[in-house]
Amino acid sequence: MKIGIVCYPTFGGSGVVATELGLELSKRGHEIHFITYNQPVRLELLSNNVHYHEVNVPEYPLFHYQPYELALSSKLVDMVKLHKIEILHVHYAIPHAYAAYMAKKMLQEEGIYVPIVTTLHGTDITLVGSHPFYKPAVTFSINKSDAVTTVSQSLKDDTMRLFDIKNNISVVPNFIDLDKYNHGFTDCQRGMMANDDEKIITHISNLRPVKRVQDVIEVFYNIQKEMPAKLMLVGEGPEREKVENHCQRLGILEKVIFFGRSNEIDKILCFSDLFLLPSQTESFGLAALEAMASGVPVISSNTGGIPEVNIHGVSGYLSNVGDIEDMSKNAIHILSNPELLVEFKNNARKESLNFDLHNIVPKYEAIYEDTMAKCMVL
Ligand code: GMT
Repeated sequence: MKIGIVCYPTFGGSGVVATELGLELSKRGHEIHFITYNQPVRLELLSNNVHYHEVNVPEYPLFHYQPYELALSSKLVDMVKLHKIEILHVHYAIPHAYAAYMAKKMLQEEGIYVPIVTTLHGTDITLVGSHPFYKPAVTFSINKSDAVTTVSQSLKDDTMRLFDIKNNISVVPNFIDLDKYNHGFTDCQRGMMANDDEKIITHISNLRPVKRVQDVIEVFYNIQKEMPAKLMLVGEGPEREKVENHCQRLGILEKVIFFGRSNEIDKILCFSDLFLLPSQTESFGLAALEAMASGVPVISSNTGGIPEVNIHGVSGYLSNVGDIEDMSKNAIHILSNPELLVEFKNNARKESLNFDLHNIVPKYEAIYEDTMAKCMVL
């Protein structure tokens, strides 16, 4: 199939999922066209089967806001025609599903039919999409998609609760390339990061308020009171400065390593003992899955789709949002018992196998085939 993929090219989970999906589909013989405003961060290798088309939005003094969705829908029209793209898969509803619908309508005028698959990822539904300013357009574009998927059952439930949805929604969980995280824990160069007796705690996110990074700091503060420990903070975002100030106030700044945006997530997770994800809301928690695939147990909140990934008492522990005391207690419990830590590490890796990309990507292929067949009949 010739598949157009629209996503955010940044470090967010939806862009990562879209990129990894495109790359795997290309290995399975499909021709993939990424259409977005920057080359996706994990898209290092373009090939015969993987193409990238940049959406440019020329600046004009009249525009207070640059009309990105207009430029995107025009680019989609051009690329579908030029490369004979057969299906568009858009990740994150805003504004991608809306722009894709506009492109589809324009193409229809020329007798070209291209179906749209929309994958909802989380904040496009729970935080931003349900805001009254966006809700009518988001509802419309979900209902006008030829197929809709969510990355967890919890996100499907939220979508049905928050919007007036007429479509069927399929749940296709996020996935992971387990080979990438199968480093065998031998070549981790852990010694470069911490002393042998220090536990390494990790948090990876885009440091937005929804991630509750201040809770990460508080939990780490409690851990390091009980045992030698270091905190690895990976990612950039609006909370960064506040987080640094918080660490300084608590007197733990020298125990916290800020990695910024990193493409070496697998290496960082390789030497981690515990992963913290105390988010306010999280449709899936791809970062937690990446940690688990590296054999790192997860201490998280029990919100949204996280319980579908992190299994309480098996791959880690779940607590109510904001319950720093409970998270600290659970973290210290796992970290202070070496045998238990090994057991949780093994369990985490085992649970991650449920999300093996080789099992999940065919679900998307089946959705594309069904959608194209359904649309051909219409
Ligand atoms: O909001 C973010 O954290 C970024 C966002 C995205 O669109 O990149 O992440 C969402 O999609 C990820 C991939 O499906 C999920 O793993 C995250 O849980 C989800 N984030 C939230 O729901 C807050």
